[in-house]
Amino acid sequence: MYKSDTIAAISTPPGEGAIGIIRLSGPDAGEIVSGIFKPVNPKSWRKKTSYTLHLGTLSFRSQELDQVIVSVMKAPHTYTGEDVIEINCHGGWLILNRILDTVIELGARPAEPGEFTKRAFLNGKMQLSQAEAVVDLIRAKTEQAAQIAIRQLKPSGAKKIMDIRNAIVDCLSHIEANLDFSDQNLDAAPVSEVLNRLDSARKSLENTVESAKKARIFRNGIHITIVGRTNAGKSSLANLLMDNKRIIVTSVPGTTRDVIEEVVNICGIPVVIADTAGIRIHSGKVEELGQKMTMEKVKTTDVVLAVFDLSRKFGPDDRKTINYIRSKKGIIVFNKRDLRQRLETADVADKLPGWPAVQISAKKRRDIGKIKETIYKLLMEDRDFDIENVFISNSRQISVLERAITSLSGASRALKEGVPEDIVSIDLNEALKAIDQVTGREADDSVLEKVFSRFCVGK
Ligand SMILES: Nc1nc2c(ncn2[C@@H]2O[C@H](COP(=O)(O)OP(=O)(O)OP(=O)(O)O)[C@@H](O)[C@H]2O)c(=O)[nH]1
Ligand SMILES: [Mg+2]
Repeated sequence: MYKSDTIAAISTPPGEGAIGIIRLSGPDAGEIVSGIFKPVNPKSWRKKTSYTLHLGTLSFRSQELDQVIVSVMKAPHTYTGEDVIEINCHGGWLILNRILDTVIELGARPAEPGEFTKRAFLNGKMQLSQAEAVVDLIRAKTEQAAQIAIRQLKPSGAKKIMDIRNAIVDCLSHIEANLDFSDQNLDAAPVSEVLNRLDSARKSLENTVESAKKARIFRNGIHITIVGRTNAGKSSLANLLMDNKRIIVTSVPGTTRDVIEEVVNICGIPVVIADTAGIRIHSGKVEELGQKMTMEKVKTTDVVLAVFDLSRKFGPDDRKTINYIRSKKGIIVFNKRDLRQRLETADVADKLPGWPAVQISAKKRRDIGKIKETIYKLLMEDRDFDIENVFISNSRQISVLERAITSLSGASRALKEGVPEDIVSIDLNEALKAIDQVTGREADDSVLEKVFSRFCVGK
Protein backbone atom coordinates (compact mmCIF):
# COMPACT_ATOMS: atom_id res chain seq x y z
CA MET A 1 0.00 0.00 0.00
CA TYR A 2 1.02 3.61 -0.47
CA LYS A 3 1.64 6.21 2.19
CA SER A 4 -1.58 8.14 2.61
CA ASP A 5 0.12 11.52 2.58
CA THR A 6 -1.26 14.53 0.77
CA ILE A 7 -0.08 15.14 -2.77
CA ALA A 8 -0.37 18.24 -4.93
CA ALA A 9 0.21 19.14 -8.57
CA ILE A 10 -0.75 21.59 -11.26
CA SER A 11 -3.42 19.74 -13.24
CA THR A 12 -3.77 22.09 -16.19
CA PRO A 13 -1.31 22.20 -19.09
CA PRO A 14 1.68 24.55 -18.98
CA GLY A 15 1.33 27.93 -20.62
CA GLU A 16 -1.18 30.73 -20.21
CA GLY A 17 -4.87 29.97 -19.78
CA ALA A 18 -8.02 31.60 -18.48
CA ILE A 19 -7.88 29.37 -15.42
CA GLY A 20 -5.36 26.98 -13.96
CA ILE A 21 -6.00 24.23 -11.44
CA ILE A 22 -3.90 22.99 -8.56
CA ARG A 23 -5.16 19.73 -7.21
CA LEU A 24 -4.53 18.27 -3.76
CA SER A 25 -5.47 14.78 -2.62
CA GLY A 26 -5.03 13.23 0.80
CA PRO A 27 -6.09 13.55 4.42
CA ASP A 28 -4.57 17.00 4.97
CA ALA A 29 -5.79 18.63 1.75
CA GLY A 30 -8.47 20.74 3.50
CA GLU A 31 -6.21 21.79 6.34
CA ILE A 32 -3.34 22.77 4.06
CA VAL A 33 -5.56 24.98 1.93
CA SER A 34 -7.17 26.48 5.05
CA GLY A 35 -3.70 27.75 5.97
CA ILE A 36 -3.70 30.16 3.03
CA PHE A 37 -7.34 30.59 2.03
CA LYS A 38 -9.47 33.56 3.13
CA PRO A 39 -13.00 32.63 2.06
CA VAL A 40 -15.70 35.21 1.38
CA ASN A 41 -18.04 32.96 3.36
CA PRO A 42 -15.99 31.49 6.27
CA LYS A 43 -18.96 29.67 7.77
CA SER A 44 -19.58 27.66 4.66
CA TRP A 45 -15.82 26.97 4.20
CA ARG A 46 -15.54 25.69 7.76
CA LYS A 47 -18.17 23.03 7.04
CA LYS A 48 -16.36 21.94 3.89
CA THR A 49 -19.42 20.12 2.59
CA SER A 50 -18.55 17.81 -0.28
CA TYR A 51 -19.08 19.14 -3.80
CA THR A 52 -19.15 22.82 -2.84
CA LEU A 53 -17.33 25.81 -4.34
CA HIS A 54 -15.84 28.64 -2.27
CA LEU A 55 -14.77 32.06 -3.48
CA GLY A 56 -11.93 33.83 -1.69
CA THR A 57 -8.31 34.91 -1.78
CA LEU A 58 -5.12 33.01 -1.19
CA SER A 59 -2.37 34.73 0.74
CA PHE A 60 0.81 33.54 2.35
CA ARG A 61 3.13 35.45 4.67
CA SER A 62 0.95 38.55 4.21
CA GLN A 63 1.41 38.45 0.45
CA GLU A 64 -1.69 37.97 -1.68
CA LEU A 65 -1.28 35.15 -4.20
CA ASP A 66 -4.54 35.23 -6.19
CA GLN A 67 -8.32 35.40 -6.14
CA VAL A 68 -9.55 31.85 -6.43
CA ILE A 69 -12.45 29.44 -6.33
CA VAL A 70 -11.76 26.39 -4.23
CA SER A 71 -13.72 23.20 -4.83
CA VAL A 72 -14.14 20.67 -2.07
CA MET A 73 -14.69 16.97 -2.67
CA LYS A 74 -14.76 14.69 0.33
CA ALA A 75 -13.64 11.05 0.59
CA PRO A 76 -14.69 8.50 -0.44
CA HIS A 77 -16.77 9.82 -3.35
CA THR A 78 -13.92 11.46 -5.25
CA TYR A 79 -11.64 10.57 -8.15
CA THR A 80 -8.88 9.30 -5.84
CA GLY A 81 -11.19 8.07 -3.11
CA GLU A 82 -9.51 10.58 -0.74
CA ASP A 83 -10.30 14.17 0.22
CA VAL A 84 -9.66 16.26 -2.88
CA ILE A 85 -9.35 20.03 -3.05
CA GLU A 86 -8.96 21.88 -6.32
CA ILE A 87 -7.82 25.48 -6.39
CA ASN A 88 -9.07 27.27 -9.51
CA CYS A 89 -6.82 30.26 -9.98
CA HIS A 90 -5.77 32.45 -12.90
CA GLY A 91 -3.92 30.38 -15.44
CA GLY A 92 -0.48 31.97 -15.45
CA TRP A 93 2.73 29.99 -15.00
CA LEU A 94 3.97 32.19 -12.15
CA ILE A 95 0.71 32.16 -10.17
CA LEU A 96 0.26 28.42 -10.49
CA ASN A 97 3.82 27.70 -9.41
CA ARG A 98 3.68 30.11 -6.48
CA ILE A 99 0.52 28.46 -5.18
CA LEU A 100 1.95 24.97 -5.72
CA ASP A 101 5.19 25.93 -3.90
CA THR A 102 3.13 27.31 -1.02
CA VAL A 103 0.97 24.21 -0.52
CA ILE A 104 4.14 22.13 -0.65
CA GLU A 105 5.72 24.34 1.98
CA LEU A 106 2.62 23.76 4.10
CA GLY A 107 3.02 19.99 4.00
CA ALA A 108 1.82 18.62 0.65
CA ARG A 109 4.18 16.47 -1.43
CA PRO A 110 4.64 17.05 -5.17
CA ALA A 111 2.66 14.33 -6.96
CA GLU A 112 4.40 11.92 -9.29
CA PRO A 113 3.11 11.41 -12.86
CA GLY A 114 -0.26 9.65 -12.70
CA GLU A 115 -0.26 9.51 -8.92
CA PHE A 116 -3.85 10.77 -8.56
CA THR A 117 -5.07 7.99 -10.85
CA LYS A 118 -2.76 5.48 -9.14
CA ARG A 119 -4.46 6.34 -5.85
CA ALA A 120 -7.86 5.92 -7.50
CA PHE A 121 -6.75 2.44 -8.55
CA LEU A 122 -5.21 1.54 -5.16
CA ASN A 123 -8.36 2.74 -3.40
CA GLY A 124 -10.50 0.46 -5.56
CA LYS A 125 -12.11 3.30 -7.52
CA MET A 126 -11.13 1.72 -10.82
CA GLN A 127 -9.48 -1.32 -12.35
CA LEU A 128 -6.04 -1.08 -13.87
CA SER A 129 -7.51 -1.29 -17.39
CA GLN A 130 -9.71 1.71 -16.55
CA ALA A 131 -6.68 3.67 -15.34
CA GLU A 132 -4.97 2.89 -18.65
CA ALA A 133 -8.06 4.14 -20.47
CA VAL A 134 -7.63 7.51 -18.75
CA VAL A 135 -4.28 8.02 -20.53
CA ASP A 136 -5.74 6.74 -23.79
CA LEU A 137 -8.56 9.25 -23.53
CA ILE A 138 -6.18 12.12 -22.83
CA ARG A 139 -4.02 11.10 -25.78
CA ALA A 140 -6.82 10.20 -28.21
CA LYS A 141 -6.26 11.83 -31.59
CA THR A 142 -9.60 10.95 -33.16
CA GLU A 143 -13.22 10.61 -32.11
CA GLN A 144 -13.11 6.80 -32.51
CA ALA A 145 -10.01 6.47 -30.31
CA ALA A 146 -11.74 8.57 -27.66
CA GLN A 147 -14.88 6.43 -27.89
CA ILE A 148 -12.88 3.24 -27.32
CA ALA A 149 -11.17 4.78 -24.29
CA ILE A 150 -14.48 5.99 -22.86
CA ARG A 151 -15.99 2.52 -23.25
CA GLN A 152 -12.99 1.03 -21.45
CA LEU A 153 -13.25 3.64 -18.73
CA LYS A 154 -16.90 2.96 -18.00
CA PRO A 155 -17.84 0.50 -15.24
CA SER A 156 -19.75 -1.55 -17.86
CA GLY A 157 -16.47 -2.19 -19.74
CA ALA A 158 -14.73 -3.26 -16.53
CA LYS A 159 -17.73 -5.45 -15.69
CA LYS A 160 -17.37 -7.45 -18.90
CA ILE A 161 -13.90 -8.59 -17.82
CA MET A 162 -15.20 -9.32 -14.34
CA ASP A 163 -18.05 -11.43 -15.79
CA ILE A 164 -15.51 -13.61 -17.61
CA ARG A 165 -13.41 -13.82 -14.46
CA ASN A 166 -16.44 -14.86 -12.41
CA ALA A 167 -17.28 -17.59 -14.93
CA ILE A 168 -13.76 -19.02 -14.53
CA VAL A 169 -13.98 -18.80 -10.73
CA ASP A 170 -17.24 -20.72 -11.00
CA CYS A 171 -15.62 -23.51 -13.02
CA LEU A 172 -12.72 -23.61 -10.60
CA SER A 173 -14.99 -24.00 -7.61
CA HIS A 174 -16.87 -26.85 -9.33
CA ILE A 175 -13.62 -28.61 -10.05
CA GLU A 176 -12.34 -28.06 -6.55
CA ALA A 177 -15.64 -29.34 -5.15
CA ASN A 178 -15.22 -32.47 -7.28
CA LEU A 179 -11.76 -32.88 -5.81
CA ASP A 180 -12.96 -32.41 -2.24
CA PHE A 181 -15.83 -34.84 -2.56
CA SER A 182 -14.30 -37.32 -4.98
CA ASP A 183 -14.01 -39.96 -2.28
CA GLN A 184 -17.55 -39.40 -0.98
CA ASN A 185 -19.44 -40.34 -4.12
CA LEU A 186 -21.45 -37.10 -4.03
CA ASP A 187 -23.17 -35.62 -7.04
CA ALA A 188 -20.74 -33.03 -8.33
CA ALA A 189 -21.27 -30.86 -11.45
CA PRO A 190 -20.89 -33.05 -14.54
CA VAL A 191 -17.68 -32.48 -16.49
CA SER A 192 -19.66 -31.59 -19.61
CA GLU A 193 -21.29 -28.65 -17.81
CA VAL A 194 -17.95 -27.31 -16.61
CA LEU A 195 -16.55 -27.75 -20.12
CA ASN A 196 -19.42 -25.73 -21.62
CA ARG A 197 -18.85 -22.91 -19.23
CA LEU A 198 -15.11 -22.95 -19.86
CA ASP A 199 -15.63 -22.87 -23.61
CA SER A 200 -17.99 -19.94 -23.40
CA ALA A 201 -15.56 -18.00 -21.15
CA ARG A 202 -12.75 -18.73 -23.62
CA LYS A 203 -14.86 -17.62 -26.57
CA SER A 204 -15.73 -14.35 -24.82
CA LEU A 205 -12.04 -13.74 -24.21
CA GLU A 206 -11.18 -14.61 -27.82
CA ASN A 207 -13.78 -12.13 -29.10
CA THR A 208 -12.49 -9.49 -26.72
CA VAL A 209 -8.91 -9.95 -27.89
CA GLU A 210 -9.82 -10.13 -31.56
CA SER A 211 -11.89 -6.93 -31.45
CA ALA A 212 -9.17 -5.19 -29.45
CA LYS A 213 -6.53 -6.15 -32.01
CA LYS A 214 -8.63 -4.88 -34.87
CA ALA A 215 -9.45 -1.66 -33.05
CA ARG A 216 -5.80 -0.95 -32.24
CA ILE A 217 -5.49 0.97 -35.47
CA PHE A 218 -7.81 3.68 -34.07
CA ARG A 219 -5.60 4.03 -31.03
CA ASN A 220 -2.12 3.62 -32.49
CA GLY A 221 -2.76 4.93 -35.99
CA ILE A 222 -0.70 4.00 -39.05
CA HIS A 223 1.96 5.40 -41.36
CA ILE A 224 1.31 6.20 -45.00
CA THR A 225 4.12 7.23 -47.35
CA ILE A 226 3.60 9.01 -50.66
CA VAL A 227 6.12 7.92 -53.29
CA GLY A 228 6.57 8.31 -57.04
CA ARG A 229 8.80 9.72 -59.73
CA THR A 230 9.83 13.36 -59.46
CA ASN A 231 7.17 15.85 -60.50
CA ALA A 232 4.31 13.30 -60.32
CA GLY A 233 2.38 15.56 -57.92
CA LYS A 234 3.24 13.93 -54.58
CA SER A 235 3.61 17.16 -52.66
CA SER A 236 0.45 18.56 -54.24
CA LEU A 237 -1.42 15.48 -53.02
CA ALA A 238 0.26 15.63 -49.59
CA ASN A 239 -0.84 19.25 -49.21
CA LEU A 240 -4.44 18.26 -49.86
CA LEU A 241 -4.38 15.30 -47.46
CA MET A 242 -2.63 17.40 -44.81
CA ASP A 243 -5.24 20.15 -45.13
CA ASN A 244 -2.98 22.51 -47.01
CA LYS A 245 0.20 22.24 -45.02
CA ARG A 246 2.00 24.19 -47.81
CA ILE A 247 4.81 21.87 -48.78
CA ILE A 248 6.68 23.54 -51.62
CA VAL A 249 5.26 22.59 -55.02
CA THR A 250 7.03 23.65 -58.25
CA SER A 251 7.26 22.42 -61.80
CA VAL A 252 10.96 21.67 -61.24
CA PRO A 253 11.53 17.93 -60.81
CA GLY A 254 13.32 17.16 -57.54
CA THR A 255 11.66 19.92 -55.49
CA THR A 256 11.16 17.83 -52.34
CA ARG A 257 14.44 16.69 -50.78
CA ASP A 258 13.37 15.57 -47.31
CA VAL A 259 10.69 13.45 -45.72
CA ILE A 260 7.90 15.76 -44.53
CA GLU A 261 5.39 14.32 -42.07
CA GLU A 262 2.08 15.36 -40.57
CA VAL A 263 -0.60 13.57 -38.55
CA VAL A 264 -4.06 13.67 -40.10
CA ASN A 265 -7.39 12.11 -39.26
CA ILE A 266 -8.65 9.78 -41.98
CA CYS A 267 -12.13 8.48 -41.15
CA GLY A 268 -11.24 8.31 -37.46
CA ILE A 269 -7.81 6.73 -37.90
CA PRO A 270 -4.81 8.83 -36.89
CA VAL A 271 -2.53 8.66 -39.93
CA VAL A 272 1.02 9.94 -40.17
CA ILE A 273 1.39 10.98 -43.82
CA ALA A 274 4.90 11.34 -45.21
CA ASP A 275 5.71 13.20 -48.41
CA THR A 276 9.04 12.10 -49.87
CA ALA A 277 11.68 13.07 -52.38
CA GLY A 278 10.80 11.92 -55.90
CA ILE A 279 12.45 8.90 -57.46
CA ARG A 280 14.46 9.17 -60.67
CA ILE A 281 17.35 7.37 -62.25
CA HIS A 282 19.50 10.37 -63.12
CA SER A 283 19.82 12.64 -60.13
CA GLY A 284 22.37 14.80 -58.36
CA LYS A 285 24.04 14.21 -55.01
CA VAL A 286 21.42 15.98 -52.88
CA GLU A 287 18.54 14.26 -54.62
CA GLU A 288 20.23 10.91 -54.13
CA LEU A 289 20.36 11.50 -50.39
CA GLY A 290 16.67 12.38 -50.50
CA GLN A 291 15.89 9.18 -52.40
CA LYS A 292 17.76 7.13 -49.80
CA MET A 293 15.51 8.64 -47.15
CA THR A 294 12.47 7.76 -49.28
CA MET A 295 13.61 4.15 -49.47
CA GLU A 296 14.16 3.93 -45.71
CA LYS A 297 10.72 5.39 -45.12
CA VAL A 298 9.07 2.90 -47.48
CA LYS A 299 10.60 -0.01 -45.55
CA THR A 300 8.79 0.88 -42.32
CA THR A 301 5.57 2.34 -43.64
CA ASP A 302 2.25 0.50 -43.35
CA VAL A 303 0.75 1.73 -46.61
CA VAL A 304 2.22 3.33 -49.75
CA LEU A 305 0.42 5.86 -51.91
CA ALA A 306 2.21 5.42 -55.24
CA VAL A 307 1.67 8.47 -57.43
CA PHE A 308 1.92 8.16 -61.25
CA ASP A 309 1.65 11.02 -63.72
CA LEU A 310 -1.12 10.25 -66.23
CA SER A 311 0.25 12.85 -68.63
CA ARG A 312 3.57 11.05 -69.12
CA LYS A 313 4.39 7.68 -70.62
CA PHE A 314 5.53 4.90 -68.31
CA GLY A 315 9.27 5.33 -67.91
CA PRO A 316 12.36 4.06 -66.08
CA ASP A 317 11.64 6.32 -63.06
CA ASP A 318 8.23 4.69 -62.65
CA ARG A 319 9.84 1.28 -62.98
CA LYS A 320 12.40 2.19 -60.31
CA THR A 321 9.58 3.38 -58.03
CA ILE A 322 7.67 0.12 -58.47
CA ASN A 323 10.77 -1.89 -57.62
CA TYR A 324 10.96 -0.18 -54.24
CA ILE A 325 7.34 -0.65 -53.30
CA ARG A 326 6.06 -3.86 -54.88
CA SER A 327 6.29 -5.89 -51.67
CA LYS A 328 4.23 -3.34 -49.73
CA LYS A 329 0.52 -2.79 -49.24
CA GLY A 330 -0.63 0.25 -51.16
CA ILE A 331 -2.83 2.26 -53.44
CA ILE A 332 -2.05 3.44 -56.98
CA VAL A 333 -2.82 7.12 -57.45
CA PHE A 334 -3.04 8.20 -61.10
CA ASN A 335 -2.61 11.95 -60.91
CA LYS A 336 -3.09 14.80 -63.39
CA ARG A 337 -6.24 13.37 -64.91
CA ASP A 338 -7.04 16.92 -66.05
CA LEU A 339 -4.25 16.64 -68.65
CA ARG A 340 -4.15 14.64 -71.89
CA GLN A 341 -3.46 11.02 -70.94
CA ARG A 342 -0.26 9.42 -72.20
CA LEU A 343 0.22 6.78 -69.55
CA GLU A 344 -1.09 3.26 -70.17
CA THR A 345 -2.57 2.57 -66.74
CA ALA A 346 -2.16 -1.18 -67.28
CA ASP A 347 1.63 -0.66 -67.39
CA VAL A 348 1.40 0.23 -63.73
CA ALA A 349 -1.56 -1.86 -62.58
CA ASP A 350 -0.12 -5.10 -64.01
CA LYS A 351 3.06 -4.61 -61.98
CA LEU A 352 1.23 -3.94 -58.72
CA PRO A 353 -1.42 -6.67 -58.71
CA GLY A 354 -4.08 -6.34 -56.05
CA TRP A 355 -3.45 -2.65 -55.47
CA PRO A 356 -6.59 -0.56 -55.75
CA ALA A 357 -6.27 2.43 -58.11
CA VAL A 358 -7.75 5.93 -57.99
CA GLN A 359 -7.61 8.66 -60.63
CA ILE A 360 -7.35 12.21 -59.35
CA SER A 361 -6.25 15.71 -60.15
CA ALA A 362 -4.34 17.12 -57.22
CA LYS A 363 -4.06 20.48 -58.91
CA LYS A 364 -7.81 20.77 -59.51
CA ARG A 365 -8.55 19.09 -56.14
CA ARG A 366 -10.61 16.42 -57.85
CA ASP A 367 -11.49 13.08 -56.20
CA ILE A 368 -9.33 13.51 -53.11
CA GLY A 369 -12.24 12.09 -51.08
CA LYS A 370 -11.92 8.89 -53.12
CA ILE A 371 -8.34 8.46 -51.88
CA LYS A 372 -9.44 8.79 -48.28
CA GLU A 373 -12.23 6.27 -48.88
CA THR A 374 -9.85 3.83 -50.56
CA ILE A 375 -7.32 4.19 -47.71
CA TYR A 376 -10.05 3.52 -45.17
CA LYS A 377 -11.31 0.47 -47.10
CA LEU A 378 -7.79 -0.93 -47.40
CA LEU A 379 -7.14 -0.48 -43.69
CA MET A 380 -10.46 -1.97 -42.72
CA GLU A 381 -10.02 -5.09 -44.88
CA ASP A 382 -10.46 -8.10 -42.56
CA ARG A 383 -11.32 -5.74 -39.76
CA ASP A 384 -14.98 -6.51 -39.62
CA PHE A 385 -15.76 -5.80 -35.97
CA ASP A 386 -18.21 -3.99 -33.81
CA ILE A 387 -16.53 -1.04 -32.13
CA GLU A 388 -19.12 -1.38 -29.34
CA ASN A 389 -17.40 -4.61 -28.32
CA VAL A 390 -14.01 -3.07 -27.71
CA PHE A 391 -13.31 -2.66 -24.04
CA ILE A 392 -9.60 -3.39 -23.86
CA SER A 393 -7.09 -1.84 -26.22
CA ASN A 394 -3.43 -1.80 -25.39
CA SER A 395 -0.85 -4.48 -26.13
CA ARG A 396 -0.21 -5.21 -22.45
CA GLN A 397 -3.86 -6.11 -21.94
CA ILE A 398 -4.02 -8.09 -25.17
CA SER A 399 -0.95 -10.15 -24.35
CA VAL A 400 -2.09 -11.11 -20.84
CA LEU A 401 -5.53 -12.06 -22.11
CA GLU A 402 -3.90 -14.21 -24.78
CA ARG A 403 -2.12 -16.01 -21.95
CA ALA A 404 -5.48 -16.52 -20.25
CA ILE A 405 -6.90 -18.01 -23.47
CA THR A 406 -3.98 -20.46 -23.72
CA SER A 407 -4.51 -21.55 -20.11
CA LEU A 408 -8.25 -21.99 -20.64
CA SER A 409 -7.65 -24.09 -23.76
CA GLY A 410 -5.21 -26.19 -21.73
CA ALA A 411 -7.81 -26.67 -19.01
CA SER A 412 -10.52 -27.74 -21.48
CA ARG A 413 -8.19 -30.17 -23.20
CA ALA A 414 -7.11 -31.65 -19.89
CA LEU A 415 -10.71 -32.08 -18.75
CA LYS A 416 -11.66 -33.81 -22.00
CA GLU A 417 -8.70 -36.15 -21.72
CA GLY A 418 -9.60 -37.03 -18.15
CA VAL A 419 -6.44 -35.53 -16.68
CA PRO A 420 -6.69 -35.35 -12.86
CA GLU A 421 -8.69 -32.33 -11.75
CA ASP A 422 -5.95 -30.85 -9.58
CA ILE A 423 -3.89 -30.42 -12.77
CA VAL A 424 -6.86 -28.74 -14.48
CA SER A 425 -7.18 -26.34 -11.59
CA ILE A 426 -3.55 -25.23 -12.11
CA ASP A 427 -4.46 -24.09 -15.64
CA LEU A 428 -7.56 -22.31 -14.41
CA ASN A 429 -5.60 -20.50 -11.73
CA GLU A 430 -3.12 -19.41 -14.38
CA ALA A 431 -5.99 -18.00 -16.45
CA LEU A 432 -7.31 -16.12 -13.43
CA LYS A 433 -3.87 -14.70 -12.70
CA ALA A 434 -3.60 -13.43 -16.26
CA ILE A 435 -7.04 -11.78 -16.13
CA ASP A 436 -6.10 -10.21 -12.82
CA GLN A 437 -3.21 -8.50 -14.58
CA VAL A 438 -5.79 -6.65 -16.64
CA THR A 439 -7.97 -5.71 -13.69
CA GLY A 440 -4.86 -5.00 -11.60
CA ARG A 441 -5.65 -7.43 -8.77
CA GLU A 442 -2.43 -9.28 -9.48
CA ALA A 443 -0.35 -6.63 -11.21
CA ASP A 444 3.06 -6.32 -9.60
CA ASP A 445 4.83 -3.05 -8.84
CA SER A 446 6.84 -3.03 -12.06
CA VAL A 447 3.63 -3.26 -14.12
CA LEU A 448 2.02 -0.48 -12.09
CA GLU A 449 5.11 1.68 -12.44
CA LYS A 450 5.10 1.20 -16.20
CA VAL A 451 1.40 1.95 -16.53
CA PHE A 452 1.44 5.10 -14.41
CA SER A 453 4.69 6.47 -15.83
CA ARG A 454 2.75 7.10 -19.07
CA PHE A 455 0.63 9.70 -17.29
CA CYS A 456 1.30 13.39 -16.99
CA VAL A 457 1.83 15.02 -13.60
CA GLY A 458 -1.47 16.19 -12.14
CA LYS A 459 -3.64 13.34 -13.49
N1 LIG B 1 -2.09 19.70 -64.45
C1 LIG B 1 -1.78 19.21 -63.26
N2 LIG B 1 -0.63 19.55 -62.70
C2 LIG B 1 -0.34 19.05 -61.49
C3 LIG B 1 -1.22 18.17 -60.80
N3 LIG B 1 -0.66 17.84 -59.62
C4 LIG B 1 0.51 18.49 -59.56
N4 LIG B 1 0.71 19.20 -60.65
C5 LIG B 1 1.86 20.04 -61.01
O1 LIG B 1 3.00 19.21 -61.13
C6 LIG B 1 4.16 19.91 -60.69
C7 LIG B 1 4.88 19.08 -59.65
O2 LIG B 1 4.06 18.97 -58.51
P1 LIG B 1 4.62 18.52 -57.09
O3 LIG B 1 3.47 18.33 -56.21
O4 LIG B 1 5.70 19.45 -56.66
O5 LIG B 1 5.26 17.14 -57.51
P2 LIG B 1 6.20 16.17 -56.64
O6 LIG B 1 5.88 14.80 -57.05
O7 LIG B 1 6.12 16.51 -55.20
O8 LIG B 1 7.64 16.56 -57.22
P3 LIG B 1 9.08 16.37 -56.53
O9 LIG B 1 9.02 16.87 -55.14
O10 LIG B 1 9.95 17.17 -57.38
O11 LIG B 1 9.39 14.93 -56.61
C8 LIG B 1 3.68 21.24 -60.16
O12 LIG B 1 3.84 22.20 -61.17
C9 LIG B 1 2.21 21.01 -59.89
O13 LIG B 1 1.43 22.18 -59.97
C10 LIG B 1 -2.46 17.83 -61.45
O14 LIG B 1 -3.30 17.10 -60.94
N5 LIG B 1 -2.67 18.39 -62.67
MG1 LIG C 1 7.49 17.10 -53.85
